[in-house]
Amino acid sequence: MEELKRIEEIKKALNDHNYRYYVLESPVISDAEYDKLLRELQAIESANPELITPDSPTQRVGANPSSGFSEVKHTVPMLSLQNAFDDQEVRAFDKRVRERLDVDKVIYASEPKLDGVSVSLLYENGFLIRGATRGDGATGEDITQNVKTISMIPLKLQGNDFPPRLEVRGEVYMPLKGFFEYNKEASRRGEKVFVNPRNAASGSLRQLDSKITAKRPLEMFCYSTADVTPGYLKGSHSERLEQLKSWGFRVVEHRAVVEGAQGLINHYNQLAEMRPDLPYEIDGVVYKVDSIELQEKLGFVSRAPRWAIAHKFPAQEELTIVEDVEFQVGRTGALTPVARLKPVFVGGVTVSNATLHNIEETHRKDVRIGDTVIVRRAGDVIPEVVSSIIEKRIPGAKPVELPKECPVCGAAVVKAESEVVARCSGTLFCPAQIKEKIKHFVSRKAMDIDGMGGKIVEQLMVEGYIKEIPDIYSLEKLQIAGMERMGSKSAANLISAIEKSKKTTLEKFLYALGIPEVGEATARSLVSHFKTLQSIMDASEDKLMEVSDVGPIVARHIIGFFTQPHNHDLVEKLISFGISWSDKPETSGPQPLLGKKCVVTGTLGIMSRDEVKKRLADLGAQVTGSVSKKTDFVVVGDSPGSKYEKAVKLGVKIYDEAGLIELLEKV
Ligand code: I6G
Repeated sequence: MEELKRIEEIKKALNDHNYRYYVLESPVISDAEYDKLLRELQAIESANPELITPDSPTQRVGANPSSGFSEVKHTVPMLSLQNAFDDQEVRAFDKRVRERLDVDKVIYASEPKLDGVSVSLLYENGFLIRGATRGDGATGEDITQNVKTISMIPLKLQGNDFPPRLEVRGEVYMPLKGFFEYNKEASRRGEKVFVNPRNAASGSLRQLDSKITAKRPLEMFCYSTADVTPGYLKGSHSERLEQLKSWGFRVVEHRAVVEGAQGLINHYNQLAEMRPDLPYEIDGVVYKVDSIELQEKLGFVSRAPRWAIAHKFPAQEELTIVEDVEFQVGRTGALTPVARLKPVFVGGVTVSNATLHNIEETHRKDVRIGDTVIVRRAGDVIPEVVSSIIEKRIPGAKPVELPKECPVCGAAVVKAESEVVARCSGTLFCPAQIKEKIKHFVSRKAMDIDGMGGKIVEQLMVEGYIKEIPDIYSLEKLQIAGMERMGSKSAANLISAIEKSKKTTLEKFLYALGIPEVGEATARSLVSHFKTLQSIMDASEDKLMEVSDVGPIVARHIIGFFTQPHNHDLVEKLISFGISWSDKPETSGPQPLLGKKCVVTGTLGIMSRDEVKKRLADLGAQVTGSVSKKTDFVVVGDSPGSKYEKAVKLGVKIYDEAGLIELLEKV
């Protein structure tokens, strides 16, 4: 059949041109010639639809929208990487590797860490049959239709020496140029813009309509193999990447194979210098023991390989101008000055607001309206104004003044001499405080009402359905379904999430009440000490101060809270709506850390801070929120701040991420 022959010819040609263009970066035909071939293929296929195959380049335009993603179980888990934040941690990593392997020197593969979304691609007999997200590492989502739209992902492999089954992993990302262009267009059309290229890649990949994904400028770099027919792959990571390249994959560029910690650090410094000029975002450098045999000897700990680490770039800082300073009112009435900035791209997002923390700090830093300031953004934390550049101050730059009245409710603003924070005194009637209290109450670490984000809370308040916290529990499906952008299904989901939240723990309930200075760690300590809500409500200041996390200020806040009749009413009303918990402490497995007091601070790579706290608490440790002489150890991640400094000053034992892993392994 003539058509079939021509189809195969064009498919092969287009496949080869794609490979030359994206992988070898040396195209031999123009874009116009490529498009002409593609159009010819489309024409033959539309006249003979029975000849369309899944690997045809015409299939990259996207398929019909699906109703949801199905689950994919990863046969080889998609792991996380440990993080290193400075040279010392890199040297410690190299030392651990050498000691475990009992060798003097180790050869490493070092490569930039793309700031995108990890994806797994599965090929059978050279054909792409599945694309999946990482998900929780064990189970991801099937995004086959979406990955197929990414031109540089081969639908069919090159050569003839590829394994029959080949799973490849890598990072899908949105290049900076595409990101800015996409956002410009989206904002022109009045659509939602993405905060950074990573969110843009993630949002684009998780589209149920792959025709939308097809329009997004996504790219991919591959960085490893996973589930592969044995006997096909070479013996080192760097050689395997070359193999992937020969089969048609685009593999991470600017790689190096180096010796020892110093080799890694040198490569990191080179990449740090190149970083501003790269056409995509990288957030660090990944180091891997190059020999696969040695990787296998080293194995894994928790969910991370012992043979790899991500050396993260430090927080980024940029200069911009303070256009205004406004005050936000929090749930305890605290007034936080927020600098409205001339938008600036820093740490991967466009920042137009940054916190000044409190009025005393604003004055201490002498930040004025009109000033040029340094803005810092580290990880996912709220951007902050670091300092003003006094040399750049313009005449007339206006000092920031604390308002006398709450900008939301007009009540008097009060500030105790002993406190750095100023507060709105309209506790019971200030809409800003009520809104923030409700948002806090429903949040994940509190009552964990899934789907009740800030926007929904605001809408419910505007509609008058919620005036105070207990109203959440008398919401009706019809009320919610009638709100803007809410259908009957979302309303039913929200009602069931509200119902589900009624079964909680005392720690979560206590935290949800929003008592000033009672964070999750203090709530946990209080419950572990007093066991029941009644005992906490009845405790005297002295009794409260027996709890390790509670000093006089916290004790006074707790007593102050429970002496207010309206707070008693609140607790009673909530309990009458069916909120319940078990007063019996949860029993668990062995508790080798029983009696140990610890603090977890900063951002960790392999587990979230909450997971670390839970693991430590399950092992019997008392996880508290502040460092004191009584603290046995502090776990320190990225950007740890004052808790770390205090621990160093008091000589408290400090575990970095690797130390924590060893500790969890040992106990
Ligand atoms: O080389 C890599 C780059 C990025 C990785 C990696 C990664 O995660 C975002 N993750 C793992 C688990 C490995 N290599 C082995």
